[in-house]
Amino acid sequence: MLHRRHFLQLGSLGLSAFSFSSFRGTVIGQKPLVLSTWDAGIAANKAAWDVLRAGGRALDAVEQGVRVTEASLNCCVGLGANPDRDGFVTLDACIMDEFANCGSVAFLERIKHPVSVARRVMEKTPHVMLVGEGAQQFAVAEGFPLEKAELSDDAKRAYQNWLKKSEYKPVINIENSKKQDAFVPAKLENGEWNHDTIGMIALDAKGNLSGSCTTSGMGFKMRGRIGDSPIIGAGLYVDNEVGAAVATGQGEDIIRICGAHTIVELMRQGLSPEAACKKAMERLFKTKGPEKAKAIQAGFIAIGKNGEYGGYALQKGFNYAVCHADDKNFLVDAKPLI
Ligand code: SD4
Repeated sequence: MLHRRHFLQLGSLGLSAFSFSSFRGTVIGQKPLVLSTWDAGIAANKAAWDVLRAGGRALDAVEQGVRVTEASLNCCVGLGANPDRDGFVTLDACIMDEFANCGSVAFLERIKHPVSVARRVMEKTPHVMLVGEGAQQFAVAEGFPLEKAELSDDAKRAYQNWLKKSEYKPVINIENSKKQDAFVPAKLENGEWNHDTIGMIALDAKGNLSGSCTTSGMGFKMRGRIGDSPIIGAGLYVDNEVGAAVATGQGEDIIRICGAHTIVELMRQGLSPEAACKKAMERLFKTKGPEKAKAIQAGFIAIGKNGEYGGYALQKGFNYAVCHADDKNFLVDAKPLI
């Protein structure tokens, strides 16, 4: 409930900032606004911001934003990412708009931009999810090029190392790891640090919300494994009356608590985005149990309809990028539960 609201016009593009007090106390909201997970969110936010600052739709912003990560070389998103345990890169993505339209692809191979295929599923089919071969057939029919079935050099190296050990366990915060290890190359060939599954949520100048999420999932996962990222309600959820939330980390545990949907419902009950993310994380922790929870990582971020935002992590090390002006695109360290 808003008691007081000031609008400060920032120009002809419809950009605005507003402050208001609610029953939770004073909060500052920005509009437009875009948030995305991990360090890679900075570059992705830039592309999303180009759409938002021009008065564009949040849906276009979240698609254009994460395409940047999909096209880059990194451990965990797009065709350059680490493969499954059989040596194939399989991609998951979804997208959701302000009308509760949503689309998703999972176990998709040899397609560079799964998020855009997810959008086509949303816009051109009567369905929400397409998986595997069917998703690939649809993508090709829609004009998406079928890329070569080959691993990036980094992924090849990481896979060879993994094969030597044949281990399969999640590694906490591999996305931001600055250490060399057998599972994930610490640096890319262009000198940048590895990054992660990207989830993005945005509020546009008109006050509409949308979100997207795209990943190669867990490196060296079982063939056919699908995480939370393409699952509407788990990896991503948007309710234009309330807010939007997106998740990263151990997909199995995020699915178990319907992570993103849980956060949005908690915001509907009046919790701030950060408090909602924290409460959902507490549920994940409880479901997992204290001992097992120590071995995994999860991160949530959320935006309220009013432009308030926040995030929460299971463990230390999760950060997210926030952009609300040309010169305001910065990383925030999420508070950890453990
Ligand atoms: C998954 N949630 O497939 C994704 C992976 C991820 O940080 O976000 N890793 O489970």
